[in-house]
Amino acid sequence: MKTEITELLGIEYPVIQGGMAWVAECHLAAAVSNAGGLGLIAAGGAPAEWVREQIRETKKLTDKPFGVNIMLMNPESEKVAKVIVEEGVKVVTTGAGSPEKYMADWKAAGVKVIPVVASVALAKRMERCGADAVVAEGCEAGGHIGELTTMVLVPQVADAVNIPVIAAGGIADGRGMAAAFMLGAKGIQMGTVFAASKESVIHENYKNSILKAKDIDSRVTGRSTGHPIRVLRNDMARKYLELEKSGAPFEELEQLTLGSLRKAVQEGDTKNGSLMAGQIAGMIKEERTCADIISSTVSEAGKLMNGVSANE
Ligand code: TUI
Repeated sequence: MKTEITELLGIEYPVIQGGMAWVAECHLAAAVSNAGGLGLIAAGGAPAEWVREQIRETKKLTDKPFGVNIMLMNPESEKVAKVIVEEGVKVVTTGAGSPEKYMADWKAAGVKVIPVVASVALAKRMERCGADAVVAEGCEAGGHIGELTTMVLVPQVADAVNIPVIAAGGIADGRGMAAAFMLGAKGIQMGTVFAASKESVIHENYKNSILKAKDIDSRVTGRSTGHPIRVLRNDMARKYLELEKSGAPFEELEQLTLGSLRKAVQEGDTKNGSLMAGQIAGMIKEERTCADIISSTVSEAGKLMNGVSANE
């Protein structure tokens, strides 16, 4: 399946993996890249030297293109931005902010830059400062989210910019991929389904929480603090939402989330950990290989899209 995204990135299928903090490490990134998509290492809140090691490990596991995702709220971002150039990473995606101040250095080093955006305004700004593509991520996605759904965000971003748009948020199969293409996307980003894949190294309790989740099990914490985060409901989310409702101070709420994602991913604490996952978790029922996820998604989307053109 050839699109502007496969051409831009030198990959087989226009499928990129979400940059999930602590989840997206070298094994997952390599598995997605080896399956013909674009795997990503997520810098998340980790130190820059951890990112460097992960890049080196990924290079041992795949000879295909892969990228790094930078979470711009991380105080280490500046150092991670340098590591990306030093290690010769080919693609960077960014989240939770604007990467403008790093753009010139990355472009000079030949890095393809794909910011994740949640609004038309940021998408336009990113195009102006030299982004090669954007990921338009709707609020069905897990983790840090914006206000708009994928259904309304993707076509508006596609109309507003001339660079290719990758759709994200709520996609985990060929139906979602075909729908994204109908909205004007040239590629898709999937996160939650890869977090629950065979190659994902997250704690089995976390994986099982995704596999067991129902359609209505998703919650958004932190709307009042300006840092909305989509998670699966558990004791942690319930406590957080109660505190938020009672007007608890920002510091108390931040304290509750601090390190809680790592607790879920690495220790499997599904009660007090932050189980970041998208709303599509309810549709993910089994642990599959990344190759199986990508090939079935692409072939199902291909059939659906052929059906559309045949009917025209
Ligand atoms: O970044 C994400 N998703 C994430 S990052 C993350 S790590 C984290 N851990 C604990 C607390 C907070 C974060 C977990 N999930 N997605 C991309 C994304 N970016 N979604 C929304 C945005 C966004 C929002 C506002 C990007 C830019 C923005 O405004 C920037 C500006 O300057 O206008």
